[in-house]
Amino acid sequence: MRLTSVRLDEVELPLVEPFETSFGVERKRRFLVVHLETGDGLEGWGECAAATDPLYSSESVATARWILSERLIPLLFQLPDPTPERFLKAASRFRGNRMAKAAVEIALTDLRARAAHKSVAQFLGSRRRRVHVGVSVGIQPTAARLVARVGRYLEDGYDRIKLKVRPGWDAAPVGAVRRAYPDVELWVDANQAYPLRAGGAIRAWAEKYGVAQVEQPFAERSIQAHAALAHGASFRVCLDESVVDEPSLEDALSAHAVTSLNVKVARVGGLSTGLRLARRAAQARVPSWVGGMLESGIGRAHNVALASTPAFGLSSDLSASDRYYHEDLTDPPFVLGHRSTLEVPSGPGIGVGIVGRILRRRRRATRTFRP
Ligand code: OSB
Ligand code: MG
Repeated sequence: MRLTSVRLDEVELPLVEPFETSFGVERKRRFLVVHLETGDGLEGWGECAAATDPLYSSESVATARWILSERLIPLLFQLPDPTPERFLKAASRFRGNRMAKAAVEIALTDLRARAAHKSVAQFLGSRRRRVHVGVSVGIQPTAARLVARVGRYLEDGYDRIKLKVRPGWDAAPVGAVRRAYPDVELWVDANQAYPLRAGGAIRAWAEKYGVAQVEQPFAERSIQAHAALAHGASFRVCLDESVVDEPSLEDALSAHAVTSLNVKVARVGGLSTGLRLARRAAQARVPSWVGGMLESGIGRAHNVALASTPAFGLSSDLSASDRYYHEDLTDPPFVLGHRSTLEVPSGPGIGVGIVGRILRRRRRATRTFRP
């Protein structure tokens, strides 16, 4: 199978509402879309989750555009019969840049699944028709606004709520949500915002308000601090930014620093690595779930496919299209179904269509590469 063209589109989609985390506020999302075409009329779609600024990790739209245009796409054209595995192997001589690599790896997975007349989910060994999902709720101006926001998501049907927290936005808002909704499953995510000495305080409010999971309170490299927090805790300690590959997962497992694993396709450099990490964690009795990066329907379709494989046990951060965008790039939209689930698309490849009209209207730049 030979690639005849690779197109890189830079797209901007406004979010339905601002999303604030400990590292900043996002009002719109700018990201790259990868479109592959072969001589026999097959295609593959991918999305790069890197944002305008390198706040979540060191990658950004600009760094991803550079490594894709100048290194990864030329490398892709050198492969006579590109598969996700062969691409990642060839790309491994370039360090890091996992979000950019993931964008190509997922597009190749879509292409290969279509060639095999399978959905991406089937191609990955999925068994489920629906995946259990929750919603990630950004920092709000006041605790009362947060309680109201959570209430609307519960009415929509989400049965697991993840609150973004940071120093100064934790015990009070978490307590307010807990008092308003005594039974809801509550998780929190700090995106590395706490100093190492904050462990005792975090444990106190998390236990007091029955928080089921605390995600990445400390810096990426702080494995021992996460281990100390997990020791004897009533909640799971989840790692997100700290785990980017197999060695970092092994270190976290042997230190007992991880009791829940957030697997993001973008962060770990693709679906195949994500699947391996979740399987390895399951072997160590650590449950996994799929994290999101506010992806458009393209990235979300890949995430949903991954979440439907047997290695994933907890609810994923994959919400309905209308939680992110008024106008998504894909059709049909993802809608929340019974018991807080999304349906796994079963058509060929990612199983959802790309709306060319919306893609062209939202495109800010485009470049086509040929062998
Ligand atoms: O840490 O999980 C995170 C979004 C951008 C960057 C980091 C994170 C997030 C989310 C969004 O929590 C989850 C989603 O896509 O629904
Ligand atoms: Mg996170």
